Amino acid sequence: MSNSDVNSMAAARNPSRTAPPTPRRDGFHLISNVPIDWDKPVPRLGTYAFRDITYSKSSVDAAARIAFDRAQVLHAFTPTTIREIQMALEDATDDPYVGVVILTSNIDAEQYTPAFCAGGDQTVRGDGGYQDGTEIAPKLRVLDLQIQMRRCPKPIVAQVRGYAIGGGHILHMVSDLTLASTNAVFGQTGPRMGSFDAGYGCTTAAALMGQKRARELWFLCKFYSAHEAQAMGMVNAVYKDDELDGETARWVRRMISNSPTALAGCKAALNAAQDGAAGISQMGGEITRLFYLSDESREGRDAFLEKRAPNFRSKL
Ligand code: S0N
Repeated sequence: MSNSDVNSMAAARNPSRTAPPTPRRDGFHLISNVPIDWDKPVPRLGTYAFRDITYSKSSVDAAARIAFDRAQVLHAFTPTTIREIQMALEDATDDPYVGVVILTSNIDAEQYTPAFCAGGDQTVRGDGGYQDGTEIAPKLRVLDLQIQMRRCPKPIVAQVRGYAIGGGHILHMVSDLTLASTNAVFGQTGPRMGSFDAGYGCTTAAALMGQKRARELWFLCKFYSAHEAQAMGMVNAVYKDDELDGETARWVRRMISNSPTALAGCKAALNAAQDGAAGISQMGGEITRLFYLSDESREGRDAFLEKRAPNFRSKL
């Protein structure tokens, strides 16, 4: 069966008129779980060469992969790491070919403990924020990345192996979906490390798992296994480590075959209640983009350029 056949709603149809209802009618199991071939590495954008991350795209599956690449410190992030993710995410957001973004880490299990991200790199934590010599003044740049992830109209999938801790844990929570290896471990450490994230770090936790569990997460700083995290509502699915790449590919392939505008509208709507005016702005931006595509909208521009009064009603 070809990809386009699998993407058809008819693919999983049972020809019997009396077939019992089945969740497999969605055809999800028919989608290939061969891992994505990241055949288009993007080592640099413009003159900037990535140092702390790797960035790649697939020419077969319309996806981008952004991966932490600091295994020696369990992918703890510096301002440079975050700036590089911001650059890659902006490129993936703007590239019409990209439909889904994966945020993950490069694992080197022979040498280092597997990790998604162990949060802010404490060696460059200064007064008032993080400073690795690249910031004008110490700042919490990761907060800007969180907002950028929320505003990205494309689904962002956190693929988690090993530790997702502190600011790294927040980045998976802010991602739209989380797919985890059975070896994943999740937790906040802020109150043990003299810090806290009172923005998305707390509010997203409460939205995902409820107030009591979010308070447990932050007040006790306990760590949770992948299956515990799934039961708490912060992980979508857990797979054996050697199956994770293939199953992630299946999720990605289903999303890139779905309507990009519908996905962007859903993401904006799901963000809106939590994000206040910023959420309404994201939703409004989607509506305005669609309106720009209409004859009614174009009439306003055309009338101005033709120095005449607009006749919107003629374009309804
Ligand atoms: C993850 C842990 C439990 C793993 O333990 P394990 O397996 O025993 O490994 P280690 O030997 O501890 O680590 C291996 C090497 O990696 C280095 N390393 C690990 N984490 C960090 C880190 N966060 N910063 C710098 N280095 C790190 C180790 O030092 C070690 O290196 P070597 O071999 O050279 O000694 C364990 O590693 C652990 O507990 N790590 C710390 C996890 C943590 O607490 N992270 C949270 C840090 N803070 C944030 O993320 C805050 C982020 C933030 O920017 C923010 C944003 C908005 C608002 C507020 C904040 C805020 O500041 O909170």
